[in-house]
Amino acid sequence: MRELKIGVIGTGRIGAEHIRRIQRHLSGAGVAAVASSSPKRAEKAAELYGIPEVMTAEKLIRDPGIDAVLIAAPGSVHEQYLLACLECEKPVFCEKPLADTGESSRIILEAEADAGRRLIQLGFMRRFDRHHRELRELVCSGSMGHPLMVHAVHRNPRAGEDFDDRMEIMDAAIHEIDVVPWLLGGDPLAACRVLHGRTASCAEGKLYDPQLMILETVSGVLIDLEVFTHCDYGYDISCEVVCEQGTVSLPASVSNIVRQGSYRRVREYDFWKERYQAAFDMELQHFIDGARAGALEGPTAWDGYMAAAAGEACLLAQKSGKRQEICYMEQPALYQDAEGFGR
Ligand code: ISE
Repeated sequence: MRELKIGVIGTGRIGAEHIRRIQRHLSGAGVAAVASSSPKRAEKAAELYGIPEVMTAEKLIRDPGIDAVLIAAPGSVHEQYLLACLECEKPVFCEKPLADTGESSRIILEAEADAGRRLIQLGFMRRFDRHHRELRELVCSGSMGHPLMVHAVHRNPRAGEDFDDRMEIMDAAIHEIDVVPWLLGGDPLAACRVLHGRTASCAEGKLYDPQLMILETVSGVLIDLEVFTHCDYGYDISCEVVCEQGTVSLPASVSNIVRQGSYRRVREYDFWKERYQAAFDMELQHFIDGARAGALEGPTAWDGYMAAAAGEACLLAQKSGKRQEICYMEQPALYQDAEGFGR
């Protein structure tokens, strides 16, 4: 089977990472063209990774020499590019969120459902992380009884300069909004509250940080989620599921434990790149293999829609401080039996 020629849109932090992994680590694909809102950055990436062409996003999507597209541009432009990919019937890997509003996500979802086949794989990489998968298996095995509560934390040492209250939910918390219902075996979120108190001084004037989200699932599981994107010390993701006869948590540390001079030390993950490196590799290799085989697996546009709809409700709750119910459209038939990795 010939190598998949991928066109990458977006050369910011995650875009550059994905280009590096396709060019240096993964198999079966190469980056054939790159597009960016910053032509300078696109040129730099092309030079660094030997990418033959730099073009506009619109041209890249429609270029017959490009077999598949990877979108790593901001959520606000996802709708426009995803719709163009669907129109050209090109498989597309899209970074989260599917779109930055629930309405936009619905439009994308309906366009894919109308096309009648899965062309979108969404970048919810936590579903490819070994420890998240093991946690899910344990919870879903029922060996500890029903899940009752989840305590989750999403801490990031330094969010981007442009981070605001909206991004705190749609770019950071969106991961847990997606993955926690999945860890519970597919128990959708039904309601949310978002609280904020004292803000870290470095975030003052930009956003409330940290924020505490209280989420409820359809079956009544309560989730408390702390999102703190200026925590300074490291990238710290934790999750404990409390069941009737036991609890299960993600492992706490990255390194061996060093005991010395009456102290015990473990190193924190520096950033998301390091924490999820293996998961990122695996999700993109799945996309490459799926696109080459003409059958995509992994997180779907429906998963992206559910998360965006819940995220949108959280934004309302963030403003009102009140409990907000979460409503979803009816699931199109295309996604009803969606199976495969990360499902
Ligand atoms: C960032 O935007 C991401 O995409 C990361 O996955 C997330 O964990 C981080 O907190 C965000 O800043």
